[in-house]
Amino acid sequence: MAVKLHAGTLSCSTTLVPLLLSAVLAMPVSAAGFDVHLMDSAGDGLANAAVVVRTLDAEPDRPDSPRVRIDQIDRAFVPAAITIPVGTEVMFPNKDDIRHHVYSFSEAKTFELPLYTGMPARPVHFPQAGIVTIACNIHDWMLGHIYVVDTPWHGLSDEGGRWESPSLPAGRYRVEVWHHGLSDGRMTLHEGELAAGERLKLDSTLEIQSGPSPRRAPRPGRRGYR
Ligand SMILES: [Cu+2]
Repeated sequence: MAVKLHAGTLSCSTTLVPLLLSAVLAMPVSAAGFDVHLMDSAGDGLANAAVVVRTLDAEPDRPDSPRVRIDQIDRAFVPAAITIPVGTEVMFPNKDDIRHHVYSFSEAKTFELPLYTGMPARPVHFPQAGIVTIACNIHDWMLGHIYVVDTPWHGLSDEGGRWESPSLPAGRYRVEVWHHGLSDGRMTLHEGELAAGERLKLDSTLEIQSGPSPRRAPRPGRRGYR
């Protein structure tokens, strides 16, 4: 936060300036940002949609590129969706006692981890922004979505369709939603100025073409694959 003191407006003794300054710095600062609420066309909260906030003023600092993991547990990807910054490495540990064959044919990242158990030898690097759909060659119902974003401010909507941005500096922003079920994969929720201390509520209803969550594994015994 920038604290500006204009010397010309201070008519008091200069000995008071340090006191005034500490008083200004101690004032609570309300956190500017966005409170997003997403619903599907049935009016239910839309979970696992990626909310992506970009600054329109200047290049932000490059986001950190942590190493994260997506497990395979009970023949499902856990978690089934994540947002990660460009450059992140993802490990895909197989926690099941059967083999999986994880792959993606998505434009933002094509890769394949042929049949394996346990921990793959190396992580998968995601150097390009976009939506990456992951699947298993053996278990058709296993689907996951990795939203690779090129901004430090991003996250997934919760079960109720809500996401709160971290505290942002005043400025101009574009807020986008990315979801594999949107016709173009993404849409703009909002574009404009955010004032210092302003919390902007963004409510939106989205037309999702496919189910918002990956299909679940069928009950044991229903399928031949193990
Ligand atoms: Cu599998």
